[in-house]
Amino acid sequence: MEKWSLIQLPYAISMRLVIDRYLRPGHTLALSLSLALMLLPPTAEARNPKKPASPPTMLQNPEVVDFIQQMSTKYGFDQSTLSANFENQRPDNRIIRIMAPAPTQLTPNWVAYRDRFVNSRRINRGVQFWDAYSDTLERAAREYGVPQEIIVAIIGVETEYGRNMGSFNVLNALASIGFYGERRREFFQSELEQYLLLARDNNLDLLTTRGSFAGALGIPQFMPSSQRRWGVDFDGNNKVDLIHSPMDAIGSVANFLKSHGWQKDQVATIPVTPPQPLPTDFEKVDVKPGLSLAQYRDAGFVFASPLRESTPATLVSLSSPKAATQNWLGLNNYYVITRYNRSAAYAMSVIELGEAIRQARVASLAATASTTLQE
Ligand SMILES: [Ca+2]
Repeated sequence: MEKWSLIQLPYAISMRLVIDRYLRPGHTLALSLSLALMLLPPTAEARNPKKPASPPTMLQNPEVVDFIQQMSTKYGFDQSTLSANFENQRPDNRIIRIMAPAPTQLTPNWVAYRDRFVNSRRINRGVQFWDAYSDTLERAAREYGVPQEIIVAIIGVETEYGRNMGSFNVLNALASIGFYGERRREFFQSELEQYLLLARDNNLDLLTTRGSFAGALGIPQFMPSSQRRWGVDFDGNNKVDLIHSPMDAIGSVANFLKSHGWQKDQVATIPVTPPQPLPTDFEKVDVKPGLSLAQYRDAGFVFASPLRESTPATLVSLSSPKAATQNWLGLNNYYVITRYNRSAAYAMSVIELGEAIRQARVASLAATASTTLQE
């Protein structure tokens, strides 16, 4: 199988060694080859011609074996129990491909991206989620200073309120990227370490716990290290359970945003009209607010704002192939949302979905109130 060719390299190397050893004066090439073939283990195809060859399991990777040993030394994991969890795991090439650097830059399409999240289904289900957990959301907003609609919208964008928490085995996903991926291996190995600790604390079954292709899990799709660091028990059962407890998910999202610097009662973005043509300095800007509102105004950006002119801001420009580019000035709270996912389109979808849900809920509460009055 072509796609496993790299993984089968050890076989190719052993063939080369055998040939080299026998390809000396006095040996014919034919003899060497036949010797080589005799010495090689039969391939999976030869044993079972109908089935494609399986790639080696993760336990055959010395790096994984080292990792298991370290988990045992550092944290007292039982080596054979842990090894058993990797015994039938094979690297998932779908994940490795998704995580690989994109060969070509995709055309940005804000309109299409936004439609995936800011649509009537996700708005209505957001109102339902808010109604179901209104006391918890109110408490989270009070304790952490994060608006209820932002908490609801993050959970809505991440998993559609817990409906879609991902279909990849978390252990396999983290180990596939961590030991077989093209980049960020260290980060994902460290997430795997955090995940094993989390799984031990929370009795998660390593063979059945599922999450995103990148190993994010639960209702708010926290990476394991984020869950261990920012997860909170918000339903009072002394456990942080982001897979089964929407209340814990609500408290944890609010705590995450507050811990990353959310400022209470501050707007996240201001609509802006940039100067035409856009000065080149502003073509690529970081998500972190770096210039003051005064600097934007001086450069010809037009916007209305009651904020101090020294307030730091960043330009958020989202383009679509068939629609005008939309622009905002992103402020501190915009930046805080990008800590969840470093993407301007993600942050703007959260903000816009949150606002749409808030308005829909106000309308639905008003309708309920008027019906009650009529009765
Ligand atoms: Ca709990």
